[in-house]
Amino acid sequence: MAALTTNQLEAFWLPFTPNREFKQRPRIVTRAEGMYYFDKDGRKILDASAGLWCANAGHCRTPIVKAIQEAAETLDFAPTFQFGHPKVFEAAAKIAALAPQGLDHVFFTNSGSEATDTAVKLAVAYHRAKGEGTRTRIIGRERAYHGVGMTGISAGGLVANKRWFNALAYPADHLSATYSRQEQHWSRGEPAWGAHLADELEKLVALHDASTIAAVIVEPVAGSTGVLPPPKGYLKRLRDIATKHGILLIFDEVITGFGRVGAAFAAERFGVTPDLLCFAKGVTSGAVPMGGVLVDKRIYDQFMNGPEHVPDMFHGYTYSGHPLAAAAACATIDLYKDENLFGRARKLEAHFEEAVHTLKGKPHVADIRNVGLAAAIDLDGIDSAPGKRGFETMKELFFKHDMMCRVSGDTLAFSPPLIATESEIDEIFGRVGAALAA
Ligand code: PXG
Repeated sequence: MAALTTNQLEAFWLPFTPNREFKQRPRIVTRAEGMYYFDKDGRKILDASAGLWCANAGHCRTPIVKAIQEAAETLDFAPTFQFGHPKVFEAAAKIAALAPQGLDHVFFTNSGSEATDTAVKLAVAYHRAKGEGTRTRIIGRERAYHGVGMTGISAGGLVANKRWFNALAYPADHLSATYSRQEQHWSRGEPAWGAHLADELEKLVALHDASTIAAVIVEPVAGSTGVLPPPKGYLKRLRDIATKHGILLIFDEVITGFGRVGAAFAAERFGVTPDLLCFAKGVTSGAVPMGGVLVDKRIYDQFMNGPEHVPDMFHGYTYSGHPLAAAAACATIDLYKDENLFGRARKLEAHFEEAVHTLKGKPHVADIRNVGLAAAIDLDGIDSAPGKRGFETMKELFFKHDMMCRVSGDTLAFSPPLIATESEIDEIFGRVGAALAA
């Protein structure tokens, strides 16, 4: 493969990337297989992040590739407004079958951002359809990432994503983040401290009145911000308070869905069922863009009372349930089942946990957290340049230790494909140790 020209490099504005730095020494991969990326020179790069938390089945898996090829040849596109095609129904049924009871219906989108936007719109519309049209406010949480749509930005809690766009914000308020280094230092799995933070929802109800609140949205495990597992009992408490006040509970499982926490969904792992559940990424193992919202039966049914010739929901995307994505989803879910990848992740969790915590005491390591096959390492920042140590470590890992991982500020995040072996897991954290020593 020829090297990229300067023109080509300049033409693409990379998202969430310092572009000038990137274009001086691009990090470009050209091929992927299983646990590895390869660059144009054949350098083999261990994927410690499943791409962007999505390739849960590993890369370029044959059954998924074949399904996409076949779909592309048979039915390139078919509308899902007023028409349909078999695979989209099949995919919806497979996804609903994986979900907790009650979450029986699937509204498809093309991304996680569209999924959270859709969930919020469905929540607001549901209340209105029930005659509670004043319920429009969304409660999110500090440090949350719900994608980059305006409701996701508004409910989200990452200041860098919010500050430039604040004038466009959708009405939202926020719970506190569930992380306290003092109380949770070096915790493994769900921290013991912090369930009481769910009670802040009661305070926000007292402040705004329940009649103005449509939904509370949380990531069961906050991902992007650096893997914050829920404190023991926290999600259950949030569920109870939301139910008490008629507020819908939305789980954003864009990262936690499809095996990342050793179950189909975090809802199953933690035994708490939301009213709406957002998914994306792992639904196709990242092979074709797809997202969606699992919807509780009573919410769906609320919209099934209007005239039969009028759409029951004025929302949707041209590519909702695109044939290639639907085919990829079906094949991916079959593969997860055939190889018991969710069970495999659950079994690997103990080994993964041990491996990441061996880095305690290494240079610059300030804290470590993990749940399922997700972990984060907080590094001590450099006072004058927050994020620089994390960024430099990510580059060191890529160029010198042949490994891709995620960085957010001074936090490194790890979420390998669920097909990882124990020795590949050891390899991941061995390489991190070596990079930190450098
Ligand atoms: N919700 C959650 C919980 C996410 O993690 C989105 C929504 C938005 O999904 P889309 O498909 O619109 O990007 C996400 C996306 C990272 C990282 O490394 C995380 C995401 C995306 C890119 C990088 O932390 N999460």
